[in-house]
Amino acid sequence: MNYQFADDFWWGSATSAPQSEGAAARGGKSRNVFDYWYETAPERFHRRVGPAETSTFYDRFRDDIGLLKTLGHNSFRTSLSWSRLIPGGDGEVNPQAVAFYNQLIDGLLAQGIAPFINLYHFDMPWCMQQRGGWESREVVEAYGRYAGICFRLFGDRVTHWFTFNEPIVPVEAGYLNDLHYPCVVDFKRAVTVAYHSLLAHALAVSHYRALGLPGTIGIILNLSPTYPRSDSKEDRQAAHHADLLLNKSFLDPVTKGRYPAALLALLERHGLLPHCQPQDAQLIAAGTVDLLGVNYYQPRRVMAKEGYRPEDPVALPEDLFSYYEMPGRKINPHRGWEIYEKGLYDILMDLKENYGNVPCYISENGMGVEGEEAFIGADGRVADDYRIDFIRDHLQWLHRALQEGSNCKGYHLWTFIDCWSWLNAYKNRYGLVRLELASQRRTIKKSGYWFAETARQNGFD
Ligand code: BGP
Repeated sequence: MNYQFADDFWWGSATSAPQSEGAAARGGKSRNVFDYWYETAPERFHRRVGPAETSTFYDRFRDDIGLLKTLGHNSFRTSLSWSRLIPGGDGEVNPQAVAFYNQLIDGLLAQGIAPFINLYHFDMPWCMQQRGGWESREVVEAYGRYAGICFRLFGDRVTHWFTFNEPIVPVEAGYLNDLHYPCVVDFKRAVTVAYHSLLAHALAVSHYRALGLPGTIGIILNLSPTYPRSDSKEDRQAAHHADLLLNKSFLDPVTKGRYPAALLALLERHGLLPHCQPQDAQLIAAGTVDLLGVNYYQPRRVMAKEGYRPEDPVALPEDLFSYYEMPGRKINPHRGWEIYEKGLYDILMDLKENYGNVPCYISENGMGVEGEEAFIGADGRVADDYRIDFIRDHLQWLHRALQEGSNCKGYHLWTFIDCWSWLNAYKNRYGLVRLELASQRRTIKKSGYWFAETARQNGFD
């Protein structure tokens, strides 16, 4: 069968400023929360390679744009670094950062590659984190001003904007699972962080619209379908709770302008509602997106928590549901994550049927592989047939969703060049291009050539 996509389908890849730029303490940039954390984190978080050691996109972006062209990209997502652009978090703009981002944007456009620009990819300026990070309304206001500055500086040329990447991740990793700074486990604080992130998103959307710029604004969400272990009432309710907390808590307000009543009822029942101000509801209602970015890696397999009773107080989401490993599931042996391609189709159909078929695109999907050097062949290239299979299998389901009326406009792979990662540094490689960290040498992998050909043909057989 021939899998053909629309002529204007977006083919590209995604990365983020903190995972690729490097120059962590150069060009006038101040520290962000990850720079700080790697200097001070307890032993259990040490990864030997910190966020300053990346593919040094800050210095090599011109050559890298050439590589993007070779890879057949017509679009490319990265993020702006708040701590580079406004080192004090609020107020004065760093002219070196403005020059860098201007050159990057103009360089991409000159090659016919549309810049998809995200404002926030987990990298809170450290000075803002010291003021409470997303727990503070002051920080929400400062983010709104940062967003407005970005739109005014670059909004004449950037027409695809995103306010956040995966806002639920800092909530889960930083306030529920003890994985990212500030490493606390506190459901009430987690809800506040999620609520304030949504307000910050809505504030940025309202600033963007007020400027009357010609482009679109959206958000990038990691949507993971929640599948119950069985058809029992308890398992279905557990999956529903996971879906409410981890998907719908952002998906509903950014598409419908309001939280799902069932989520508010759940939070209220357990004394977890955040502190709201009277004008918040109006701001959220006006914060609906033009375009939704969907990151998809793996589903969530959910089962009822033993002994769960709706009337019991809960301290953590784990009190409401738990996860299980589905027997016979397909696994990425090099990373441990489940591979379930149909999940992508299920998300797109859900958006079509329950979210007004909001315009969307796949903003991340990809396969991390540990020990990828073992696959380097005699020609010096990584023969990553497993990644080609992974991408093709997902694209087949995406294609089927399109045939059934999905409003999906593109596919961005995570990622362009192997990049630094929050918890794994360079252990898991995702790139279409291999990076030798010490020499900074870049080599296109077999998947890179396959991707370029697919993009040029707008499809594959
Ligand atoms: C997403 C993030 C990316 C990237 C990716 C891969 O959640 O948006 O920044 O890191 O996951 O995950 P990891 O790096 O943990 O393997």
